[in-house]
Amino acid sequence: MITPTMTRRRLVGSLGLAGGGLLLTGCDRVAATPAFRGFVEGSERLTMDFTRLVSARDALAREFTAADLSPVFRGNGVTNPTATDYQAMVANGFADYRLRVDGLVRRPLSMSLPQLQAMPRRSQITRHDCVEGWSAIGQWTGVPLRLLLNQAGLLPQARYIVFHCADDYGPGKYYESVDLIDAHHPQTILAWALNGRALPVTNGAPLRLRVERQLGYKQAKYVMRVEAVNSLAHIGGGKGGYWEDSGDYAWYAGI
Ligand SMILES: Nc1nc2c(c(=O)[nH]1)N[C@H]1C(S)=C(S)[C@@H](COP(=O)(O)O)O[C@H]1N2
Ligand SMILES: [Mo]
Repeated sequence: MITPTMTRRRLVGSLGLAGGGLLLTGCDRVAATPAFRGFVEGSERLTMDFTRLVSARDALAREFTAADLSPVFRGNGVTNPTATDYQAMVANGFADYRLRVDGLVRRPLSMSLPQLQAMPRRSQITRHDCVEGWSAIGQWTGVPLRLLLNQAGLLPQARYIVFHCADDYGPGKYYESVDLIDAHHPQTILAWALNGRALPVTNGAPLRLRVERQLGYKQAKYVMRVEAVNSLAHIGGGKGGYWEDSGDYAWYAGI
């Protein structure tokens, strides 16, 4: 972690190197000028803000206990996709489901549900907050997204991960996206179970995203395809998500 003291020392040190004799001869006088102090303090502030931002993005979302579970985890948005190919998968108990992982990866993957369930799993009891003003606490179990991305091998150009869903919502399919900080966050999972049971259709069967530091609309349900991209410009309406394109919702919905 970068502390303000380290930053100041490093900054002053590098100025000393760059400025040759500056620090030895005129150090105190230069350091005493308000302009120089302002410069150092300004840089420090930037660094601290940046550090706070990064550590906030890395911090874990609060986890709860079984006693906190909501009696019912309500469904919202699409709760039963009408697309015939989706309905056919439901009828077959998702035996034909395959999650595709592709885009800017070295080894595109096609994973069945049992294959995903055989990967290391993580369970977490978290609170889901919808912008519409309701919350629910549920236990999610699934495969950490970063493990899937590691298996596929992200290419260096990859900057965002896009989640393509099975349901039509208005004009196009629902989709969402996150950056690589959230994609690699330990609580970011593709969940196949809710409260210890197979994920219900209402809540996104067979697989839904949990990105616990963000609001409800980022938690893509019915995920069919995970695509690594360099830019969001050519996906959907270009703003990185269904609600980002069609409503006025922010792409980064941090909570
Ligand atoms: N594919 C898809 N994902 C979606 C939605 C949707 O309509 N379709 N709705 C979003 C919204 S606004 C919320 S609040 C949550 C609701 O999740 P739940 O149905 O498990 O409560 O899913 C999000 N993910
Ligand atoms: Mo929501």
